[in-house]
Amino acid sequence: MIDITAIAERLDEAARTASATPQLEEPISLEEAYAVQAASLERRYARGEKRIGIKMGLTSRAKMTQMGVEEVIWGRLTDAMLVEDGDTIDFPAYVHPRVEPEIAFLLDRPLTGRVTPMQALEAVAAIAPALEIIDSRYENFKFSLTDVIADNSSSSNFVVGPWSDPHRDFSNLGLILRLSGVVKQIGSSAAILGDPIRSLVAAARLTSEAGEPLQAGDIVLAGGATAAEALSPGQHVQVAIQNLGSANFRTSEHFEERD
Ligand code: 0L1
Ligand code: MG
Repeated sequence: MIDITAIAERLDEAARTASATPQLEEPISLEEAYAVQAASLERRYARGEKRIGIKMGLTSRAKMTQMGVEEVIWGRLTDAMLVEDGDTIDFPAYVHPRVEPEIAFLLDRPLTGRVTPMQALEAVAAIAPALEIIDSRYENFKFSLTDVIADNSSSSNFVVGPWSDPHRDFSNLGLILRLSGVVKQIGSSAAILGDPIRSLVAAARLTSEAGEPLQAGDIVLAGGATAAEALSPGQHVQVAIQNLGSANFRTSEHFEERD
């Protein structure tokens, strides 16, 4: 029997104090991994954070192949994880942060169980360009699939750009990720499961299976559209997405040496 509470505390503390923790000693099941994630989020809620949505992960073929999996994963987002568009993040508050370009959905009605892409779209009030800052709490980014799920799917912070009317074709929008003006990634929203709406369909199914279905007002991050880029102090980070505009943030200049 694994100690879900103890692992949740360990991962939550690693995130809270930005200190890396070794990969879990014992393999755990998918069910146990999501139970650890839920327990670690309970600790955040107890500190006053509010759940405001979810993130989808491993939604690109490249990431699935990298992890040797066929199923997407998900994690919870809280209000404390949301960084205002254009704000500066405190670099020492992370273990080894990376950024990836995403699309965000804002829901205006609940979305439960197995839905069609059309039904998923009907629940979307707006879409926006977004950036996810992922920060695995495991030393040297070494983890298994269940380790990463337990670690809230590496979720750390996210930035959402201007919201737009979702009644447009967003299945194949060109996008560019720039770090301090230098183009680092070029891609398309189609890299997110072939069409980002499929990620929302999967989100509805997975969260319902977990007994925590999507609600009106939820933000859903659809998943990385390109490989993630490592962050450094003193950077300006921008994603620009065709027809949707851009989302931006800066990393602080300050850097602390870690063991
Ligand atoms: O957002 C994601 O695709 C989850 C990433 C999990 C693995 C990682 O931290 O790179
Ligand atoms: Mg992501």
